[in-house]
Amino acid sequence: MTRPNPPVSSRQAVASKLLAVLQGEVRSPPPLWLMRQAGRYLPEYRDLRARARSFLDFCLTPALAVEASLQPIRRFGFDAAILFSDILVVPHALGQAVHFEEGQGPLLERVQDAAALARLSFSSGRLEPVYETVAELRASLPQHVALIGFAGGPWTVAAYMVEGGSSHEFAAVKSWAYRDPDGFARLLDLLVEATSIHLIRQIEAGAQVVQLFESWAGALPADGIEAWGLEPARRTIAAVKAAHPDIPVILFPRGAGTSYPVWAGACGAECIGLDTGVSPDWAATELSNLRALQGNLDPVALLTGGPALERAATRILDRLGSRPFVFNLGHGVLPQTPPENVAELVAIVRRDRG
Ligand code: 1CP
Repeated sequence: MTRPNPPVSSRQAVASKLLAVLQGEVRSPPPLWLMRQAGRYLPEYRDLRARARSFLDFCLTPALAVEASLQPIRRFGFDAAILFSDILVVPHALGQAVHFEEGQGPLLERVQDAAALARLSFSSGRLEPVYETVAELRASLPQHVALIGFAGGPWTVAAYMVEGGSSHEFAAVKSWAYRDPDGFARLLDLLVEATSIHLIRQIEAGAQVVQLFESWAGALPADGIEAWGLEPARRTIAAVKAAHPDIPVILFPRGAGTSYPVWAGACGAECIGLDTGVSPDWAATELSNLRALQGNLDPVALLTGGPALERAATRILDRLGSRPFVFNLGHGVLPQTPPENVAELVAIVRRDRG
């Protein structure tokens, strides 16, 4: 069932293509932004990054974070800017030690039992610089460029907190959840609360849309989807909606596969982000309860460029362009992507299709 379109309630909503689509309107060409549109593939980002002592300092220094968010807007004219930050600022604000090692990704002091959990408590004060960044960004961006805030989904952030970093097997986090369901539920509860506050504070500072990155949804066992993934994400979205009912939410349950309809059906978000593996045709019929879909160009097609990029992008536009749709990648921009290919993609998406 398609939800009725709400009235366009503010001038800001009319001015932003992304907000219009998230209210259920069709726009042609569709609004365009890319996950990880700020980052190492841009030479100006690498210069900026060299000015911060650590990646966490970078995220928590408003002058640097604002500049990192604005760089891809200046260069490519995307329809939305995403706050420059990281999903792991939430564990940092919970009091867990978080470091980013060059070339190795994030490293966290592991939380694997009730005693470690009891030492954590969320201090949004540690994230004041993030909210300052959001406010400065909103003040710097033209009205037609929407500002997206974000957080990691509770399951994904729990995985980093328990594994102590990136993982292939997710053995530690899943073992805890199997062995001690009540203890693990307390970690998820803590994350639901911290993540909701973090998103609400971003909205109150000026974020007009929020995206929940459930990047490791694909690591959930079928029996764990509801309790460890969907239910905590749903509660987080409900808390945000209770405080700010008009702010649209995008949920990105990466790797959900055949469970995409389960996530889409009961999460409370207006829009679902499709990963690279999801067929646009299948999504158009199976996920039609949502107000809008977002996705899902293969980041490797973007890296490849040329006729392959043209074909892949056009196929997605042909399949999804006539419905409320946000053009994006199926995952983040890869660091080795030539910036010229991104400019090429912008031209393809914005080309007049009659
Ligand atoms: O400059 C550097 O060397 C650090 C690389 C980097 C960057 C550019 C990290 C470390 N985080 C970020 C920024 C970031 N992270 C943004 C804002 C920029 C933008 O989108 O334009 C966002 C939205 C994120 C979100 C994020 N961080 C996710 C969810 C999205 C996804 O990729 O699935 C995840 C899983 C993380 C954890 C993380 N932080 C950094 C890295 C390298 C990782 C992934 C590690 C892994 O693969 O497990």
